[in-house]
Amino acid sequence: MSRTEIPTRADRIVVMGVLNVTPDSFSDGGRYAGLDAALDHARVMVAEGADLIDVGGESTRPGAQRVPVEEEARRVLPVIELLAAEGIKVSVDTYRAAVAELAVAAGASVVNDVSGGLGDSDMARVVKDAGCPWILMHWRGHSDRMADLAHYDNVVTDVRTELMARVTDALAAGVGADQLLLDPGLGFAKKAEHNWALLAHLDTFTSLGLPVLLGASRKSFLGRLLADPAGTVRPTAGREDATTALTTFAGLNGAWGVRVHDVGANVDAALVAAAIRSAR
Ligand code: PMM
Repeated sequence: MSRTEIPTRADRIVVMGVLNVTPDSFSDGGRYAGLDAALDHARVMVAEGADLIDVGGESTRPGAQRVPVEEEARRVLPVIELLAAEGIKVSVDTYRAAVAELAVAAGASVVNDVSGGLGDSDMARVVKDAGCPWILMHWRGHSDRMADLAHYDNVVTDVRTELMARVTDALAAGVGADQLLLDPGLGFAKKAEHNWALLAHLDTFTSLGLPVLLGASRKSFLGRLLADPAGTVRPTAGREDATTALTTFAGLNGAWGVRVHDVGANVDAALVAAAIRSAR
């Protein structure tokens, strides 16, 4: 099987635009309206500079319920097929091997696996056969129970060790090192203080020799940081500037890319970081 290379850019870090095709956009009878809206949104993100559109059909928010595999496939495949037909690069946000396999056949060129291969023992085979990049995110369990799993001796070394075990397993299954990317999994079985420690020690991950992705966009640790004086957490809509600040940080500190909702602002931040780096 031919290899798909990990996308990179000469001028800045990679920006992945989030396209969640979860029930709200596919509600009763509105499926095609939802599909059109999803495509339009993806096109806007590409026009703003997105290098990859990350299509996901199951919410991974803390406490979210899982959806059946058929439903997840039904949500993501039409979108992936149509985007790929327009020449848009797509990653599929799934931990299910069956969905990843269908998504790659439909034109996805990257598998973004929030379980780092732990969610489905067949994922390594799918990625090996596809020859495509595989984002291994740090994960300890599904969304419905991950809050209980946020306990670490030292979050930075624990996450590094657990991620390296995912890499070892992937390589043992025959996946190439040149197919792998790492992601510390901000917000996944992590409290706010864990996320900040992982960011503060980003070099622990970038020094491992594999590209590193960060997904901080709109996450609740930013809402907590930005809480008002009464302690009310800032809602998602008010977390964009903080997200963009973290993209600048990611760009300055050797990340490969960021996964974001608001592509335009984050492309600008990535360019700012790149300009500073190249002037060093
Ligand atoms: N976060 C979410 C979903 N997918 N994938 C990767 N690789 N890294 C992440 O941090 C990540 C992800 C959850 O965010 P959303 O609910 O805003 O999509």
